[in-house]
Amino acid sequence: MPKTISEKILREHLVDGKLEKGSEIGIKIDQTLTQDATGTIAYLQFESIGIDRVRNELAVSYVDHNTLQDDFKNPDDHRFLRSIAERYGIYFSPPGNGICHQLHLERFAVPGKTLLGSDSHTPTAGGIGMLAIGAGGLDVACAMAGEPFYLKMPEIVEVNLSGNLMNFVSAKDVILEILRTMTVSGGVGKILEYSGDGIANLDVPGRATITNMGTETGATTSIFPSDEITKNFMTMQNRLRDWKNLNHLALARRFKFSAENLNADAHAYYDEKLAINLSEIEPLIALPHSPDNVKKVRDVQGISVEQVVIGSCTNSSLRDLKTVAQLLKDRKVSKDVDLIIAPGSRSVVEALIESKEYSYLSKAGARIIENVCGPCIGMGYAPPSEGVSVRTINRNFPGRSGTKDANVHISSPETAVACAISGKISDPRDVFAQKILKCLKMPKLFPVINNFISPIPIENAKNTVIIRGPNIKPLPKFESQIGRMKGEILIKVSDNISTDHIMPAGAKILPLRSNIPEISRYVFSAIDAQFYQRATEKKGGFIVGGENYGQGSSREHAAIAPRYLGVKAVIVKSFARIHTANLINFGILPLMFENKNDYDRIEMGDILEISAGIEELKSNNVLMRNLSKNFEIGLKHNLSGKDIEIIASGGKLNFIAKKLKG
Ligand code: MIC
Ligand code: SF4
Repeated sequence: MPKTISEKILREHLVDGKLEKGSEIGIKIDQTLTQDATGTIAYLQFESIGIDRVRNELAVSYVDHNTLQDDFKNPDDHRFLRSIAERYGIYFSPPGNGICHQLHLERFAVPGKTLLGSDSHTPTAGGIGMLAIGAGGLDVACAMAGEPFYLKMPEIVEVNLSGNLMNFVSAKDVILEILRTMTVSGGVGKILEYSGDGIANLDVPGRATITNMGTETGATTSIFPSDEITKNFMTMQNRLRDWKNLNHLALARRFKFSAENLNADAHAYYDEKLAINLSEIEPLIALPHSPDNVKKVRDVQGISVEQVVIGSCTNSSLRDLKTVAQLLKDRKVSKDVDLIIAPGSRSVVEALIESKEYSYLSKAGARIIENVCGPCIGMGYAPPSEGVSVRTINRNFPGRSGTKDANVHISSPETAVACAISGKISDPRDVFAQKILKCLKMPKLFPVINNFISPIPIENAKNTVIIRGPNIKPLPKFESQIGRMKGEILIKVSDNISTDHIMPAGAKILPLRSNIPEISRYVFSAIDAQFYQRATEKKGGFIVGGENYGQGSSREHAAIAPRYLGVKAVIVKSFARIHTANLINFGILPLMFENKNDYDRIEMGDILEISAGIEELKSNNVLMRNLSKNFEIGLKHNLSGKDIEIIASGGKLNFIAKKLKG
């Protein structure tokens, strides 16, 4: 049977189940990555599993999110992460080295291998043909312990690209076009696999921009073939050996393709097909407050802009910043605009210095900041009140920038520079009419300036003392909640609620990621200031939501903190993938209305009784009585037998502890 790229990699890594659409599969994870905002809890969980060293091929711990150090909390977490990495055989990337996904692509990603990361944009590595999936920290901790990662076999969508991009149109516009058609929930349960003649016109950083932001469609992951263009990228990174890696050769032998290229077979079966002609794409922009609110730049031009941010794991590569530098050369940023640039890695900065392009940025008036997530996650650089900010980031959910009433737009680097120069939303084709951008001069060899700290031998590592500052609090212990569950609806929310709504980030809240009791005070704080008080007074209860509940980030705090406040079940029309897994991992029941219209029959404050004992869950026959309004409705779930056992144990850590005890 001819196979897709995803099927080839999945088959090679399959340890449990059958590759049949919708059925549960367990896959071996070769590499893992964590970042500091999800990492502290992930490593506390890893520690509690009680093994001596990580068991997967390669584990990397990055510090890139919580990098403002206005008191002890973030530096304490960094120190903890460094010592944990040394103790357990993990590569450590200190703050300032770069953004996790950009660095992973540059230094570690390998075509044909699997990567699990505690960050939703882990699929960035799909740009070089790696099967890279975002997950909650606990799932990554388990993968580091050598456990398989379980998921429902996704549908595979072929995204066929033809044609070539026009001048001033780039990969970001391609993924914005895909988001326009697919929306923020169109990719749930799917892998987006790219093919077609058009891919030859996209370099690896461009492909990685597309796979990075495939996450915004809700997709499990996105992947490009590994080809000559991948080879050139790996050669530039001085990692040709990784392009021809052993695993890849094994794959090649098994599936009879040339050892170097990783492609789908001719006539491979896809569950769905989407065709995009690159030549027809124009500069696009996502308007506030959703990445799928996409319009042509020309249709919204003229709006005054006060801030432009270029960076984030989506657009901070050397290709992107060289483009920006070339466009800013001999020009000045508008006096009304604050232009902030966060490069993706120290090597990107070094390459810009070597080519002298760094000074084009600086002379034009850009504020070049550290190589971190920074503004993307509201870690500083908030826009002014009601300010219009054009950013090359991937998410523009309300409040994420740090300013509640800001209007954040998402665009390509080309459009962002056009806005920075003109002070208004502008089409780059108008601002740079005469300029031709096609041939950027890339270095033959990328200057590799990394400060990674490599693992040390286990005998020495065993003596490492793990340093815990007062910000690192022990993990709370949770018990099973299933059975007859009674409580009040603590909040009722609408469609597309993101984890940024449930558990906001930003400079004030992110440093509390290692302190569950403290961070729990902020659950839903951006949309309902009373939630914490209500949940505490009522001793927990239920959350009701609409479609695509929990989209966005992988932060498991959006599950742990509600669980800490006593939330027993979340009842919605539909869920996003990573958040569902996180709810299960922390023993909260993810339930759905059997009849979506029932959403309208219940309100905040209603008292519910849900009969969800093990038998009801196994037979998927869960009844909900609304005691306030006196009616009964049916609920359903998508849980596997194993998920039910995890929830019945009070969460995955209890489940694993039980399993280890035998
Ligand atoms: C994000 O972009 O929202 C984050 C911050 O990178 C998150 C992870 C987190 O909340 O720590 C993500 O995308 O998973
Ligand atoms: Fe960092 Fe932003 Fe990328 Fe999340 S989306 S990893 S916050 S740069």
